[in-house]
Amino acid sequence: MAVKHFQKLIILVLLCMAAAGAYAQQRAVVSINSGWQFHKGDLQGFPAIRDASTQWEQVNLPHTWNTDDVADDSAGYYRGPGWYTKRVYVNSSWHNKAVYISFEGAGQVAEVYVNGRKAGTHIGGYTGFAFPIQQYLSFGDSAVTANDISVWVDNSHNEDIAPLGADFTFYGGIYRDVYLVATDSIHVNMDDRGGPGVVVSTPFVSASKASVVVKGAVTNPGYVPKNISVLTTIVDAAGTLIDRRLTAIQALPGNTSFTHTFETISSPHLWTLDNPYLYRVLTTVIEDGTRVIDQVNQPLGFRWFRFDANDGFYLNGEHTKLIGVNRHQDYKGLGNAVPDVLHVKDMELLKAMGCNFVRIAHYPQDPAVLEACDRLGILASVETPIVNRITESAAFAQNCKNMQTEMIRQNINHPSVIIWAYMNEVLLQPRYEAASAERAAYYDHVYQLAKDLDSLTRLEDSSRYTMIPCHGDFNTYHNVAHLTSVPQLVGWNLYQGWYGGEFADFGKFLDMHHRILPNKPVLVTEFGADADSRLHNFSPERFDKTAEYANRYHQNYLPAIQERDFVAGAFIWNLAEFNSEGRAEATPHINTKGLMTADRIPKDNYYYYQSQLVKYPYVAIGSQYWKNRAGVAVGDSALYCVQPLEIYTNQPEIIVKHNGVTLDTVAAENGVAKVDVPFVNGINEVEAIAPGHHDTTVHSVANINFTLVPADLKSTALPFTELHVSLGDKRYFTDELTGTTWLPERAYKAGAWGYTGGKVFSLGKGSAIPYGTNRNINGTTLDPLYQTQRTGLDYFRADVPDGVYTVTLHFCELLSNKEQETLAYNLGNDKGAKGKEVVPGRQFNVWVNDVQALQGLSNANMLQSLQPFTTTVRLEVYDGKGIVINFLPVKGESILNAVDIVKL
Ligand code: GCB
Ligand code: CA
Repeated sequence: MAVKHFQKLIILVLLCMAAAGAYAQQRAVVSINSGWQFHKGDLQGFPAIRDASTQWEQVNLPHTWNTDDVADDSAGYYRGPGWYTKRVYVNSSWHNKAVYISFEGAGQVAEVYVNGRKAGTHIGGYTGFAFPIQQYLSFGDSAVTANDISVWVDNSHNEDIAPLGADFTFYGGIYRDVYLVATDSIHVNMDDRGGPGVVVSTPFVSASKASVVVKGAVTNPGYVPKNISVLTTIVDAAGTLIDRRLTAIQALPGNTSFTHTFETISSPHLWTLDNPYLYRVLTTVIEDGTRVIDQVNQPLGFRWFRFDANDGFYLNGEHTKLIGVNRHQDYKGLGNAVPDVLHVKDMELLKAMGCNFVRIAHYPQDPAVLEACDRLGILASVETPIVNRITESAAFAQNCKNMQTEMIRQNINHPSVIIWAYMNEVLLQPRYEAASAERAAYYDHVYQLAKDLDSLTRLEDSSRYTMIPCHGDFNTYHNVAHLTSVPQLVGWNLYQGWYGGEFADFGKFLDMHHRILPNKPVLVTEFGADADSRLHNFSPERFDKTAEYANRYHQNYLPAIQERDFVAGAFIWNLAEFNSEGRAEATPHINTKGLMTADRIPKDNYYYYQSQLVKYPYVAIGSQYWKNRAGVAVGDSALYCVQPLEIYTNQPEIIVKHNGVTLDTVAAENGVAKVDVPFVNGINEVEAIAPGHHDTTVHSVANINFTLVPADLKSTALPFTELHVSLGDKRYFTDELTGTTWLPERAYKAGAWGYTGGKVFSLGKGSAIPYGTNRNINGTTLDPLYQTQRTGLDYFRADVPDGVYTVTLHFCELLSNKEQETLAYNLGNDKGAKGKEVVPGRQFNVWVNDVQALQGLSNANMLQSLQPFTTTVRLEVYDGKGIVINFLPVKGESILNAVDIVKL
């Protein structure tokens, strides 16, 4: 048959098939997530692993073995091997097909066995891999054809595998989906480093026309060359055929490559942020002229972009400021074993916030993430997990290169991806003594690895930009290690006004970059501040972990970013709170810089950014999640407590109503309207209204339950009910579970309450936190309550009316002989406080009125380092004496961390 005629025939047949929507022989991709058996630890002598005495736990994938131990009080988490095994019955019609097992990811080394035979090994916890297993399988659904698939996974620390150390948790397990893939023995390349085997590129795109090049390879596992055809079809979002190319090729044993070029696609429907229009590219392998034997389906988006050192970023010729977030892949209670639906939800939350960018940091994530970016119109960077330091070994370098290659091959067709990155803050924890010859050689080594990764990346894909995200030590990156010269884009992770310095230093740093490196486009790859939603302070201080400090931080940063055109983009650290097992402070094991909690409850800055980024009229009351508040009444004839509220809006002014009555009309400055609310005892409904025309009026409502403490505790106008105070603390601390708010401490005044004597516990000058300790308190989640204390106090008094009360005293020895572990994320000046503590051996008695509540409380008995100790005394107050808690030291100083006084 003449080639021409042959082609026509195929096209005819395929057109009929397309019309019928029947792409008959696409490959089977079937998940095998259910019903695995898991054993934590190693097993002797595979395949002896089915030994009857072995303990197996029934699990489904995605699964990690670290969900619980990353949140408990003992330091560290399991880092070692684990076994997974599963019985699989394989469709008998697959016996003459090519069958692969495909993992989206496993942390961090995996060996896969099928019926006792090793199918392959993969190194690296964040990229996918596929192994051919056809030759090891039995086919059919009877007992004799059952297949055992066993996977050894190991997340041990390995000096040759990145990441070596970082501010996140290196979970172990098969924590992403696993599939069996069956296709014809002649198929589109499945051995392309976990990639789709087809690379779709758009060498030229404009509004009027675009070109497309599709490259790939067909695999023929046999010994005999085979004549086949490869058809590339471009269809639009509706599935309508746009163009196609057909090539007859002789598939030689092994791989035979093909290239299809589409010189002109006229008037392409562009992929934009508002309308992320997706075409699809179908690669079809055809046998005998008409029989479809394999098909791969890839996304195609037409967009062009460029970075400019002066003007920032352009998408499709339009100046676009990239405002986005960083994203980790874990979720509250699930570790990193997160189902696709939650990955997608994160991208939806990001889009709804008005962001246009996600830095997928610090490692490639689930395929569902970039698929969602393509669909939703979010631009993205992806990077390999080389963090904080490197190892100067050939194996380390090779593993890094493999990860980089896998990342690119697996994600190259996503129109959302515009940046390939590598090496996050790689000079944060350099090896060797400062200024030594070894240190200099180490920097050379880092430089060389960066060069290698950069050229590898540009060779793999010249259409994206390369980037290194650096920490704020400009001199070392630029002058010492010369890393700023390597990538096309330089990213800076900047925390001025958080780990040190002031907000204004942020803009100064960026201006310095622009002055010294006027030709290097710059992005703020990270910025953020921790906020524990339970902590509040209306006069916040750096590192106090309150919502209010983080609010000030972001309200200072966003204008500084917007005002500088040369800053191409800035990405908030982080979309959500994430696990970092080694962290301490208010929320041990959690990095709370997220705009949302770890279960995705928006915090103030989610709303703040949303108000500044969305294009529709917007208003949201800040700290809506803070439902149970408390404070002291202004006076007996003024039964309210004035506390400020922030309202986030893109409208010029806001009308505020309080319990149905108009309170004030406040102007918004830089997107924030501030109002003082006179909270009354009980329910307070606050409504913020941004007046507009007709249906453009928007409003936000918060319902706040306020516990008003009378100014004069013997008030008859507002009878006393309860008082909770956190000593040595300037913050409000709320436990929403019990609805309790502890007030910041104050000095005693007659008629009211407070301490006399003593001072605020502080670790002193070297410490990043303004007061209290940053250590994990064991056996409680109310860490901040125990982390602060007043030492050497004489009394705590409350001039409450007569009646029956419970008085609860909370203590915790904050000094510990145990050395503080070095924190992986230490960007600050936290070193001064390290290793200097000595438990003082204190001993004291406590009397509550005439009841001796505690005798000889000391470090030798109940007062153990970093363990809460609580006692409750029930007593009657009579003769108007109020409550006097008297601290009588026997040795050293008395302490008190918190007190609760409740009238029964
Ligand atoms: C950084 C790191 C990131 C940390 C973050 C922080 O610069 O790149 O991994 O989590 O700071 O919160 O300290
Ligand atoms: Ca997945």
